[in-house]
Amino acid sequence: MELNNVILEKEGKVAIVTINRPKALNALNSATLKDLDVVIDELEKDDDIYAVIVTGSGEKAFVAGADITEMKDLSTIEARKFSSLGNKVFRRLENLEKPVIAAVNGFALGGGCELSLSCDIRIASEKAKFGQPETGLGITPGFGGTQRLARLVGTGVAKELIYTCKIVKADEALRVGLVNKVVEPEKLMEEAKAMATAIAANAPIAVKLSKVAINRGIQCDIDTAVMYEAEAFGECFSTEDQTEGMTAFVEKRDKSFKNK
Ligand code: DAK
Repeated sequence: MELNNVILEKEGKVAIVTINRPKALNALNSATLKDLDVVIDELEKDDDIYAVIVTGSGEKAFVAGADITEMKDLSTIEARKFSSLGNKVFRRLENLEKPVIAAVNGFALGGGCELSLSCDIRIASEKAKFGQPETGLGITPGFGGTQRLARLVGTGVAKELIYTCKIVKADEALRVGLVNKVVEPEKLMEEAKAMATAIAANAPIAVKLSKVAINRGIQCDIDTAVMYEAEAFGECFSTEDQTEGMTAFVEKRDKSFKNK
């Protein structure tokens, strides 16, 4: 697996994915999106990884957006290709059957904010800044910003952010529900790893099925949504981990999940 712009590390049951183009503030060009695609292949295959952290390299940026230098001169056909590559990768990350935490260490603008929105949970450093500057560049958000941001923070706040291009600091992002938690910059990875480890201690299939039920259910009416939940709940009863979790409780002993 040869990667130039993304680093994949594994620490126990947690994988850490670092977008690594610090000279361009980790802006997403096609090569980086392709690297991310390859990394997702690897994460999908690895049954020993139970949780994933996505972060940016360097002090300044999580991801400062799609790469404007690369996008600027795209033809219509090239723009479509770039768009479908980006959307494919972001959807794959959103649908990855493992929980994904964005550890947002700095600027998360445009495609960077959208990358964090494709993750399940966002933890921000006090230095993080979020925004959707696309309309100021003459384009609409293109990696799901109009959709995922509105679903997360509501249409009023999403419209304000997208129409005004305003950049909000971590405390404001927390206030509007864009991030789950804000921590000191030096504690960011520690906190993200602690959360990932806490998640990884639970039954991986139950966590995965919860993710699927939430992601599917949020897009449909409540009657259909609770059917997805019932389906997920039922599926747990065909797993060894359900037997183990409940038996360990009854026997008052520590549980040991096997992802089976
Ligand atoms: N693309 C390319 N290079 C970037 C970049 C970006 N998004 N952001 C920063 N850089 C580069 C800068 O050009 C500079 O490079 P050098 O000049 O050193 O070679 C280097 O990173 C350092 O940046 P600055 O010198 O500008 O650093 P400052 O501290 O002064 O400013 C900043 C930091 C983050 C405020 C500033 O760099 C900035 O405003 N960056 C652009 C942020 C932005 O507008 N991001 C949104 C990009 S648009 C779509 C899919 C996706 C998208 C659209 C459509 N479809 C599927 C249809 C997404 C669009 C976007 O994300």
